[in-house]
Amino acid sequence: MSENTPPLAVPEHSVESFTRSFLRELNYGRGVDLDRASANDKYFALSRAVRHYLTTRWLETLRNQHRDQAKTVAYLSAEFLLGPQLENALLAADLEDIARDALANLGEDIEELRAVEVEPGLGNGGLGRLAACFIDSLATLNVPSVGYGIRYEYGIFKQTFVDGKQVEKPDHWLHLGSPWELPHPEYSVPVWFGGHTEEATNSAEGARTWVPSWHVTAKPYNYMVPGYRNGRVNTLRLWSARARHDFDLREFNAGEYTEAVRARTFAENISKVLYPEDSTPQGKELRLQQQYFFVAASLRDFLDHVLPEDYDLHNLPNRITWQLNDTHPVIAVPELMRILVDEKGWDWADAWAVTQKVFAYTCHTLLPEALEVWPVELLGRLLPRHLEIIYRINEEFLEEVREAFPGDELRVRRMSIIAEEPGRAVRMAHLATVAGFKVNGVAELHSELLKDKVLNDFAEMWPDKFTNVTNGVTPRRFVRLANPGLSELITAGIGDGWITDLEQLRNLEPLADDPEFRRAFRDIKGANKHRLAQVLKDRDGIELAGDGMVDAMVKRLHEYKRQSLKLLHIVSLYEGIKSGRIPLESVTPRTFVFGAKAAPGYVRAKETIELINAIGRTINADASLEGRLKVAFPPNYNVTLAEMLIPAADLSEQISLAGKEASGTGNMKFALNGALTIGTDDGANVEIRKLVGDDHFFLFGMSEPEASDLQAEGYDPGAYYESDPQLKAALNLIGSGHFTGGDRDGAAGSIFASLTQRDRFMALADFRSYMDAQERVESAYADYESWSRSAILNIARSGFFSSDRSIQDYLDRIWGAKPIDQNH
Ligand code: GLS
Repeated sequence: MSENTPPLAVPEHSVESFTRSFLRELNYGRGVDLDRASANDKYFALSRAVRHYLTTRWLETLRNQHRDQAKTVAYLSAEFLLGPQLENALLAADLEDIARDALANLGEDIEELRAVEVEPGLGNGGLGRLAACFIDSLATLNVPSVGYGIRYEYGIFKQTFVDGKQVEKPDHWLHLGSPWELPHPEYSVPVWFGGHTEEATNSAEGARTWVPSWHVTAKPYNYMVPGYRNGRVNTLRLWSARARHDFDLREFNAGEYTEAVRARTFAENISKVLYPEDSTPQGKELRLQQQYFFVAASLRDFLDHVLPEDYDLHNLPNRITWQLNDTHPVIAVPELMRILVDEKGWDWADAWAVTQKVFAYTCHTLLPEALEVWPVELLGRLLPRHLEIIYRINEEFLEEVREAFPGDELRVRRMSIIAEEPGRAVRMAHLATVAGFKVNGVAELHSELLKDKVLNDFAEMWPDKFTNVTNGVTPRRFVRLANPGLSELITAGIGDGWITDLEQLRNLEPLADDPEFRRAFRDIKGANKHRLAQVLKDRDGIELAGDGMVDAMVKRLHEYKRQSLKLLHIVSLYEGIKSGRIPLESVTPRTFVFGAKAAPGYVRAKETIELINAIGRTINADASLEGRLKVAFPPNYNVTLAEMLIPAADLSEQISLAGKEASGTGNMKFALNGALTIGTDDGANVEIRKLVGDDHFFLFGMSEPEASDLQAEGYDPGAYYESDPQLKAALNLIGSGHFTGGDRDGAAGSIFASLTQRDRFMALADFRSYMDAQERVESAYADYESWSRSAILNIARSGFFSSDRSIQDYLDRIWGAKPIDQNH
């Protein structure tokens, strides 16, 4: 577009204008009139009408980006768990009221149309959702940036329960199409795989020529990422894999129908499904293909399409930071080296100097088994040139180590990018740490443990490379949209500046002492519970325990997160009531709400789901507990459900073994919605507790040093089992098959055995302290007036956990990019 092209005008913000856009989209975009339109037609027309308002801003942003060539942040992530798009777009474009009124005038209910949307579940859990919060904040903070990832055809599986067992169904989120994406096949790029390497055709030091053997085409789909009413709309570019020649007419004509589309099927598999794993890598060839696929396409896209043609790549560090979201995109490092040395003809040393200045790495785990490694054999077969490059990076790096620590061969072996045992493999976290100019953890404790334990050798060598950026969540989605009642109350109390400056929530502190404000807060919480009760009833036929406490544990199912400890609490309470030890009247009416998906291959996690459902069935069917205890486990926990559930919660369960949860972000969402946390000193819980204060947080369990000391001494769960009669009774009840129709062998038996014999995450050691903390919860809740005061203080003091603050920290500590006001 020429510099002089007049910018498209933003459509007028009025009901009339919006109505026109909507009807035009319905007629011309969908080819139907209102009388004949399906709900999906109307949802599409509505979304497209909203899109009009953002498109002008998007084009402006792109034009400015092209003109300014300002430093850009490229967030490379295998997952973006976006959640519903329509509500966010309406909010960003300031169209909520206008669209509602426009539709109402046409006799349509906007809520019904919103319900048609299938959320793009392109992520597993916290890591993917964090990426979505970050691109929202990048746009809201006016940072020139682009997100790069994969347009999975099937997102995170749809969870159903059959006889209480998890059964996975494919999540075909695109089956009715998506109004939010814009495909750009003309910007497709080829991505090559396999083959061998040969002597270089150029004379650069270190160069070789890669002769790959097959390739796929990466086709980009663009999505708008609107900032909050600031005129900026950034881009998320997701890649879809296609075959170059997707159809062989000769084979088809010869009647070989399957053969005719073989290449297509093979290629398209690459972006077919999201790996349903979280925190543990699955050594699958297809997964490595996915990683290289999106990273190679993204680098190519930026270098060839975003940068001007004559750009001097020596300036790259002033122009971009590639932020590596965990190790999934780390293959970008040898890819950039390959481009610079083999394709551009730079000497190795020059290329390495630039490469080391453009990548930064975020680590999201503490579990050693979760650090990705790729067998050398596999990587060499799929990407032979990249393996050679990794070897050379490693060789030079190990020389550096030997110079810094002469004679310490053990250290050399520990630090090597190539692991020798059990088989030769590339340690992607080491590669990322060597190549990245910064490495960050995602909460204070996590970053400390990275330095002291997981990446300790590296921190000793390069202490300045390591930093912390505590995670955050976007207040737009997780307060303003998810909890409209609370948002109005806050805004009435302190104005609406908090939406983009969450620290302003501090101004709510005095209102915690205002009985009127507390009453209003309680009314809102009550209404949110009511809304949740209604949704769970309609969706799943689940009933809550009256208007009692909502006690929520929602997160992926993992042993380290200890859903089993939560079960021990529930069973102990149940057993106490049934045996007469605990008088029924003394028990606070509570609904225990679970939400959790288990990776399909993770047997113990699936057994835990089965057990939660079995215990729930027993308790919910027990007439004597009616109105006292309920267990609600709605299937298919996702962003949509989170937005409904979190605002209704009183108590947030964050009970991982200390030193295992890198950060957590659900914990932040709950605190910001006025739930109190019961939690261990783990991940970002530590920071939440410090900020909200010990009086408004229920701390329990071993600290990280205590837990690792106990592990080192030799942990014996049997000793806890034998010495605590209540624990023993609860475990025995599970083991006896009481909840599983007498079956002692299936899930119940397996979990009983695993907890009493191994208990890898020391649930039994923390049981007593957890039960005590739950008693403190009960007595605190009995004084609901004072509980609401604590809840309001939780909100007021959690402003730190905005992803806007996280992004500001990334800017200050890592990226050095500058926000650019769109309206300048
Ligand atoms: C995770 C961690 O397990 C979470 O603690 C963390 O909050 C999240 C985002 O940093 O990253 N790592 C991972 O593989 N999945 C996660 O959710």
